[in-house]
Amino acid sequence: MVEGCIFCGIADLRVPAELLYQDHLLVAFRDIKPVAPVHILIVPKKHIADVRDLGDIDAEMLGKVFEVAALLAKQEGIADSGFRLVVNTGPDAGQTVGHIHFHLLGGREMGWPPG
Ligand code: DGP
Repeated sequence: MVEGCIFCGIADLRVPAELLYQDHLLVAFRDIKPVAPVHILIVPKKHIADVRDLGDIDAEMLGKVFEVAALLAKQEGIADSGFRLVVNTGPDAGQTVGHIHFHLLGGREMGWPPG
């Protein structure tokens, strides 16, 4: 837990959020500024700043992220229409929160390449 980290606060249940999933490794909740009809953040409970700080020890958590993404996609009705799982990393990618998180986006057609 890192003092002042908003996603540590949500993962610890100290900061309110609309939780859709939680287990010993992850929480998932709706993004406060949705950019698609379905916009959910999947967040590890452990504080990891971004992709560059991941290690072998995080393999179980990363596997779980994909499992939970597929589960939530089904739950939200976007499994068949399709969805994106996005991890912004660093300034060029527009990362604004320094606690790794996976955006699950769906419910509308999306362009490629992303902006
Ligand atoms: P990124 O740009 O990839 O770092 O995305 C951070 C996302 O986190 C952004 O879409 C807005 C969301 N967000 C920031 N603060 C909060 C919060 O307090 N609650 C929730 N639910 N989402 C938040």
